[in-house]
Amino acid sequence: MPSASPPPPTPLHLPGYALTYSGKVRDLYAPVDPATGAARDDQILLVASDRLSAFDFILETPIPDKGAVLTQLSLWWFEQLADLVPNHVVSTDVPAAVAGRAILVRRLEMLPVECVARAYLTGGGLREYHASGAVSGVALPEGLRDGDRLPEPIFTASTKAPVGEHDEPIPYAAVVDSLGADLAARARDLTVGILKRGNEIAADRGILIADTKVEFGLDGAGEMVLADEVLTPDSSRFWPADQWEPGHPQPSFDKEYVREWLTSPASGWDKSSGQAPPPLPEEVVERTRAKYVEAYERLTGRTFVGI
Ligand code: PZK
Repeated sequence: MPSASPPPPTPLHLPGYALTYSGKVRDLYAPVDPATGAARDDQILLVASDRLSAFDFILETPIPDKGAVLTQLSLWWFEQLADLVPNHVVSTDVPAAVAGRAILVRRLEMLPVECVARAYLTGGGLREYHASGAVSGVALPEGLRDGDRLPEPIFTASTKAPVGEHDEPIPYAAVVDSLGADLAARARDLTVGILKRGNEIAADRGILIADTKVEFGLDGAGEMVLADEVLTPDSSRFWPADQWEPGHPQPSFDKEYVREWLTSPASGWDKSSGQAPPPLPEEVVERTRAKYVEAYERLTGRTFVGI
């Protein structure tokens, strides 16, 4: 079966909003003040698209409802975390064209570091561990394997790399140099606290959250505020708990079917060719959409209702 129609033109033209930044899968707009016609500098409209990245490519085939599912999941997590950390959410009253997949947020002074917490060892953390026995300067016990649970969740910061480049891990001392001791400790403790709370909640619902990346900003009063998206499959590694088996790479909760198909002979694609991946078959799109909805419904206990 050929793939679905190509994605809608992206980013969208939204009357009353000025596009500020277009990321891989999300776009930022500034609301325009109708009285003056000027872009507001105190708020941002964060719009999640249905785009999916795999093997460092943005696929040409969108996953229907992905942006809405991830937006609704973030909003739910912000509520679950509200006693730990304030968040940037202002309103979900957004233009009809992006209903359900956009959030109006407070514009913050963003911290210039990527804050990552890891509860399980895999990916870039595992590579660092193999090379040095440590991850971002945090020494770990010997003999850990891909997918092993860490004795305690750890904070592993990275630089914020320009678009197209990969973030570089930095030791905690570099975070202190960049932010000062107080903000660094607050960012570290909040990041680890968010992952711990996330795993406490997800554990009952069959999902392990191996690691997560969060973004913080400072508000006008200098308070640290949780921004961006939180504990979604795009910002975190979700693993099906019943398939967890350390010693090899774990299947991804959401991208398993996409990766499996793209690396199978059926796709005719070679991931080391440098060529863009082909469009996804309808069945892979539908199964992947179902995984995003399943993650949302399992975690929140709510039924996903699309717009
Ligand atoms: C902000 N990003 C990353 C996210 C993209 C890019 N509340 C805020 N205040 C100021 N800046 C940001 C935020 C947030 N969130 C976030 N870049 C700036 C980003 C989503 C889509 F294209």
